[in-house]
Amino acid sequence: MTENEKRLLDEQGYVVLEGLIETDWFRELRTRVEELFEEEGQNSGHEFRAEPFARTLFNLVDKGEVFERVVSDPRVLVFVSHVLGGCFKLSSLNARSTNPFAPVAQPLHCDLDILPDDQGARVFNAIWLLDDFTPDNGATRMVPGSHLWDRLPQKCMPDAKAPYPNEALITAPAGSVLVYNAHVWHGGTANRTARHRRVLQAQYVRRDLPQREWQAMCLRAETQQRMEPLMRYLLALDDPYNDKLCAEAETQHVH
Ligand SMILES: O=C(O)CCC(=O)C(=O)O
Repeated sequence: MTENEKRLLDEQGYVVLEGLIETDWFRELRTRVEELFEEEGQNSGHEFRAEPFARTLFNLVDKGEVFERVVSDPRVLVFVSHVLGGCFKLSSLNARSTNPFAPVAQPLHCDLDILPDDQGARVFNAIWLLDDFTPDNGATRMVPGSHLWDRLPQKCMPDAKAPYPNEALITAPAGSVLVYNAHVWHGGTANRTARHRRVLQAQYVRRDLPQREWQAMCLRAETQQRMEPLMRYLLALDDPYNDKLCAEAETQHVH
């Protein structure tokens, strides 16, 4: 991480890392994502929540070895640890593909609808661009500096789908990764083109929070068996405290 990237992450809350995904890997990711949309069809996204104007896929760590490199890429983890501190874990890995001509923007939100606490930030996200982000295809918008406001957009905007003064639309080439403190107000926008706009979203949380996807429960035994110790730690596969947090969250329907 350069000094400038560190400053941007601290001050505006996000940084775009262009050209992070190498060509062959990029092709593999895109191919696997499209295969999964094809295989899962109408059922895609059933594990969590379906969205009206987007296709979604969840539990991707279990759906292809090609995704393991995504969640454990050290070039991204260094940004995660800058924001969350050294003690974090993967929360979820999903795909989101805004439909052609999706008419409305997502509401501005902070991930998990939570604010930082007295120990600082609690959630981080990395959006992996599988298509170019252009001004009209549903690129993500971010409100620079909003991670410092200690407020949730839905609590102070009459309509969180509306434009916000000085919001920034992120435009960048496919193969880039948008890393951000997920307390920044952000959201996908309307897609005015005839093509899907596809991303992967790798969410990380501090280790005192439950995972959005309880990896120890979501991953099949055969997937878990091939995981090396570092990956097991990142996914919190052998962490009774995580199991307790996730079990409690499930009973309270936190996510
Ligand atoms: O797809 C995007 O551009 C952002 C999506 C997002 O923020 C979300 O689904 O929580």
